[in-house]
Amino acid sequence: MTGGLLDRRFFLKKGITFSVAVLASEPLHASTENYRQPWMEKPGEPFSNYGQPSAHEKETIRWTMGNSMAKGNGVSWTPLHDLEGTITPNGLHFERHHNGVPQIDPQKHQLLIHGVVKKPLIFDMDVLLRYPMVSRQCFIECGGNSNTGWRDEPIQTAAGYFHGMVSCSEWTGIPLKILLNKTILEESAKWVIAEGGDASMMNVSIPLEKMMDDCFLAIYQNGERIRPENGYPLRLIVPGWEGVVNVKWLRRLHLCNTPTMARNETSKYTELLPSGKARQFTFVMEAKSLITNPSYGYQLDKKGIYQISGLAWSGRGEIVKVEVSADGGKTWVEAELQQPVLSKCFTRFRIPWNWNGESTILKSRATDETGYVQPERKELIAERGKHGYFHYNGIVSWEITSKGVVSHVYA
Ligand SMILES: Nc1nc2c(c(=O)[nH]1)N[C@H]1C(S)=C(S)[C@@H](COP(=O)(O)O)O[C@H]1N2
Ligand SMILES: [Mo]
Repeated sequence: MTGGLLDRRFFLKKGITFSVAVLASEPLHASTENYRQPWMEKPGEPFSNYGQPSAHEKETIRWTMGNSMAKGNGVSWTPLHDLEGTITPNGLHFERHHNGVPQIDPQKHQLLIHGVVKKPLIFDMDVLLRYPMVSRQCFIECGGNSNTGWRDEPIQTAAGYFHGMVSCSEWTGIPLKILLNKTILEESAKWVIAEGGDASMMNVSIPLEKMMDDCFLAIYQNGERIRPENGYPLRLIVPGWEGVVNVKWLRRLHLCNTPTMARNETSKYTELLPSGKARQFTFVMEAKSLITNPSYGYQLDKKGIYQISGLAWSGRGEIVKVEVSADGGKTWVEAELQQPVLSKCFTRFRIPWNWNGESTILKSRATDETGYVQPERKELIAERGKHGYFHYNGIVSWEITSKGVVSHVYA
């Protein structure tokens, strides 16, 4: 009736043991023969100054895609299909640069806050490091993430190379409100133009209200200083809003009474609608989810029980529900949400599934705390037309063939 989806607490239920549950891949029978391994016969490797992943995990990398016309302009994707949990390792955080990664000397980096303020101020890193800090886990997602979903044919590539322009970290830094208040804002201040210290000097306009609400200046990423590619030594974090406003290498905040109409809020990161009008300042990233395991490129070996696992997130707050369908959307079952569920943060969902060996389609659908439900692809296209490039959040469908091959379909 449910395409083989089982109660989300199936594995945890009292009385059900793994000897009863037939997992699609069962453990080997006990044997003493392989008990001693070659690496147990001699001392291991020495200590290291900075740990690296196992040599056996060499395939877990970002895929990079540059632009042959402009070397520093391009992206690299997080391999979401290879990861578990909710935190993206620093070396795998996706990248989107408009003109390369500046090699900034933190001793020379400064932040200027000026414009319609009574007291313009310059902060250097030593001063900033003495300010009170907060930590917050949140995702950053490029407005262009998943944009191949707008194409007429479903792209056949790993989940991370389709949806991996989103990552989630614990960022630590200074609430912006503290620094803005120090400059004593004028009444007329309504917008903040944030500018990066890279060669593209990328700038964007952000409403002051949001800046005073939950924005902060990050200095640390998952406990260590931010990586150069993610904004070292100082980055603006705008929780839940599209990637482009999370200005990296932040060097200037200009208080204004209007937005500046920069390139990235006029010719880019706007969306042409069927009516001929374009959406502009579409900051919030709407709720989205996808199954990461199994996903494109996975091979199911035989029928039996699998644990479906995936990610959901919303720029409007917490994810309250993720439903999974194993029959192409006819029936839906609620997945288990890994706790704690945090606002504007990755939420991991999981659900056990008994695959009967027949071809079928898996989907996931997220609902956030505002009641917003992730749309089917055709609903999204009906609303936004086919000229979209940004903000694609349609439901993702993975087809499983009777041979266990997983591919991407529109269904
Ligand atoms: N200074 C500066 N900030 C920037 C960018 C940039 O090129 N320069 N790219 C923006 C875009 S479009 C995105 S999606 C995010 C990407 O952040 P990440 O590279 O840390 O993943 O940074 C934003 N901030
Ligand atoms: Mo972006």
